[in-house]
Amino acid sequence: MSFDVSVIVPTLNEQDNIARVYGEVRQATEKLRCEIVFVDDDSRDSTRERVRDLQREDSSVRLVHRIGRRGLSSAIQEGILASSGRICGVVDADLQHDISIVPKLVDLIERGQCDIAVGTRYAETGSAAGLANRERERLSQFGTKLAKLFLAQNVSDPMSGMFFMRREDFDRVARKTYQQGFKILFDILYMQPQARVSEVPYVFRERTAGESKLDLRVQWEFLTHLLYLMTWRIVPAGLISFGMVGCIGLFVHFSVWPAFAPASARACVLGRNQVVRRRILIPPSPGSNPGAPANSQFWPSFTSRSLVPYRAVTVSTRTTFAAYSE
Ligand SMILES: Nc1nc2c(ncn2[C@@H]2O[C@H](COP(=O)(O)OP(=O)(O)O)[C@@H](O)[C@H]2O)c(=O)[nH]1
Ligand SMILES: [Mg+2]
Repeated sequence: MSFDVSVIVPTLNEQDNIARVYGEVRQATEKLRCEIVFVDDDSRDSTRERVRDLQREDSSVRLVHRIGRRGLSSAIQEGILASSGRICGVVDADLQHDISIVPKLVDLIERGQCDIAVGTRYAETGSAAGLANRERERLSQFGTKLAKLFLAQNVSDPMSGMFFMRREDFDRVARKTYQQGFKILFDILYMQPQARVSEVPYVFRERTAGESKLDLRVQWEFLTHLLYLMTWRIVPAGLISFGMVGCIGLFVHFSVWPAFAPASARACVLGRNQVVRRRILIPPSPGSNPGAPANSQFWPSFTSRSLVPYRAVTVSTRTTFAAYSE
């Protein structure tokens, strides 16, 4: 069976969203010959079992199960490469996207209005209200502004996770996308500066089940990826990350150390002097300090007499060595 449209749904621990996202995609695409490809990165919950349940009823549902792999961008990439529709696109499994706009996005491409059709939260009636909190909203806006600086097109939501495009256009950039990334649309736009983009506004919904996977690591990776692009894609993101961690370490060292150095150095010297004076230079002799606590005998008394055996060993070793070397 051939398909007009392939909808890729990346999943990572989304068991409670599978049935609903399937229902919404099916409803939105009932007039299209559409396949749904779930790409799961070895979820620890029963995500895959839920997808397999759907596969028993619907032969246009497919599952790509990746083991030992992680990364949203590479999951989407593999999903698209494994699919067969003339037009392919992505929706998140967590129902934060408004899947009812999928036919509009597909239609824009079919009519040749654009090369990439993007669902946007930041234009016209669109809204990002469903982001978890104020901090996440600010982060998203900041990331969007930063990303726009790198792009030739005027796109309001280059970090959107919902977009559709023609297969041959994707094939052209497939090898160049950043495998560790989380925002594959940004890469695609960056690689195809001449691509015509249309946007359809939608209201980003709240996540009702499961958890967001956009953590600090993902943000850090995005930052190093931008720096990689700034170096004309010469210095790898891994090396930039390594260098940045080193610089942060040096910065912390030099900003904190002067504050603690005098105090800690004095404490070390005082402590050392105490030990040397009390335990080595002036060993406690029985009866000399009747009030001393019983454990004052705990430390061995290093007098010059106690060093006699060590001296003997050193002298005999030297003599033996001299005898052999003659
Ligand atoms: N296969 C796969 N899917 C992922 C990965 N990270 C996130 N996802 C899925 O990508 C979609 C968006 O992720 P989410 O955590 O909701 O990102 P957010 O909406 O930006 O907070 C969801 O369907 C996740 O299950 C991953 O490493 N591999
Ligand atoms: Mg989400």
